[in-house]
Amino acid sequence: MTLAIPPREVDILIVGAGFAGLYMLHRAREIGLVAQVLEAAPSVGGTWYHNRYPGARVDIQSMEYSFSFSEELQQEWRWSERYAPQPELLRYANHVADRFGLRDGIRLNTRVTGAAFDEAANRWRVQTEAGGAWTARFLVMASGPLSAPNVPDFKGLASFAGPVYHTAQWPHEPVDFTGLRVGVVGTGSSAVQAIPLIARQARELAVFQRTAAYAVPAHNGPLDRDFEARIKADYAGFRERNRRMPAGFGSEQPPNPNSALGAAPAEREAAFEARWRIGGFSFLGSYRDIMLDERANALAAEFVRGKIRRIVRDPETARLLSPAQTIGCKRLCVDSGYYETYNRANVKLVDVSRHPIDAISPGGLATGGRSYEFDALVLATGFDAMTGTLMRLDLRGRKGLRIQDKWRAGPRNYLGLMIAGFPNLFNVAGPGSTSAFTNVIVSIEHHGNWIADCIRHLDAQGRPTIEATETAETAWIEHVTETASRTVYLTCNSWYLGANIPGKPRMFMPLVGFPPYADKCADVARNGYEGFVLG
Ligand code: N01
Repeated sequence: MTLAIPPREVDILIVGAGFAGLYMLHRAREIGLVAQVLEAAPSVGGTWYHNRYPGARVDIQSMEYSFSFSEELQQEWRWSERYAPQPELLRYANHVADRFGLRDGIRLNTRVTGAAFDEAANRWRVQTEAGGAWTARFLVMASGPLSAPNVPDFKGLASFAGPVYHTAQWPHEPVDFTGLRVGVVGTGSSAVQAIPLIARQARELAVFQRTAAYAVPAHNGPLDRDFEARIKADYAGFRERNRRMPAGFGSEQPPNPNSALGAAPAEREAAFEARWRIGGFSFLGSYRDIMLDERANALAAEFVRGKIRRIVRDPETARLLSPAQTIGCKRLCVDSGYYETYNRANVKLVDVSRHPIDAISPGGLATGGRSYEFDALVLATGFDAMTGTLMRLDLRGRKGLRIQDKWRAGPRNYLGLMIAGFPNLFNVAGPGSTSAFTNVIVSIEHHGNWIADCIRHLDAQGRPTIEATETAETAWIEHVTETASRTVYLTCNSWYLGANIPGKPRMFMPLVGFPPYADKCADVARNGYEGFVLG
């Protein structure tokens, strides 16, 4: 006879031990909760554990892409480069876990498969793949907006004779492409970082491009120690200035308050050039209306296309690499030698925009009536973003309501934080919040603090549950879409809209503008959690 193991009880169960899970655990303990993190991977680090393809690094400056909650931490940690590489970010996540004594609250190699809300007990019952069971009053999904890899349903993919790598599931042992013919599918941020390095190793590299990407230079290099000293002299002030920026970072290069449309051509060229030299996302702030007005956007886009024409020697390749969509509508890529890579004799670009990839064969792939042979295949095909992780779970709210039914027409929630019908469940940096449009660590800290304050409020009031109302949810989703409609974000197909996944409902998922969002969340809390029902 086997005895059923009783579920383990905690106050708060947190799914994921990336930056969001680590911070939530820290905050939960600070407010006196018994907290448990369950993490599928054998390590903390989340994104920075899995995305270890060649060239993987953050594209927001490391001095900004880091926790602000501990002055000691931000003073003692020293980044090596302007944009930290993946191994260093993973070391940082591990350091945070050790520094704040978090490891004993994290169970690794433990994949959550589902959770159901028990209405009689007001508790979440959580199951893991290995058959473990937990109950918790609060459930926090800290599983990341970009963590469910998208593997396109290419016919014959399984028949490919060589290794197939996905950028978001990269092996943990070194991958050596020396002497090999390599095919890369995709030209988003991951591909833009990986392609220059793969090209240096591979004998031949074929890049299969469906949509050309805009990339601006990172100008990465060793971290400027004077800059570091200046920031560390008033790190709190720097963080505060960043939190007042639309994307929670970039206060050193705030957007130019003028319109691109009002500038004389020579002045405009100089302004774009100055931002190009700074590098990174600051380019989109060359003028205040680049992300608001398609005519202003077209001027910035043409500037980048001009750069591509000057960098790439073969005119036909330059033409194919030149994006037609509005710049910044799909997430801008930040590169180190991406366009230059196409000047190499061993690299060719294959346009699959008009002829999709028909089939993968044991020796390569076929598209547009031609076949291409290679020994290794890299899928840089991105993620089922923002909703993928929750939609792959057996997650059930009141009366057994399945998340797949609740979100059939797209992700509905209030403040991006809570879902009607799913009491006491919080989603960190998910759809309906500014997550993907910010330095995500700013969003993670904001959500962690809001959730901790909310739980403290419930306890102070003796209320067991909190749940978003459907009315608040409907108004919020309209607000997210309406905010996006005042920008250029609805002018292209992007993962923000779910457009990269066949059959996924089209709904604009992230919210534009961190400061008004943070103000709104604070107002809601101050006004007794309006838009929520407290049980
Ligand atoms: O994924 P993506 P990613 N046939 O979705 C193509 C963050 N990130 O992993 O554009 C052919 O951007 C697809 O084509 P299309 C960042 O937020 C950050 O690169 O859909 N091609 C596209 O070219 C980023 O935005 C960092 O037409 C297919 C590519 O695959 C997000 O993660 C680094 C295809 C996917 O690009 C995702 O980036 C990396 C098909 N069937 C990522 N399906 C940094 O911080 C897809 N594609 C630096």
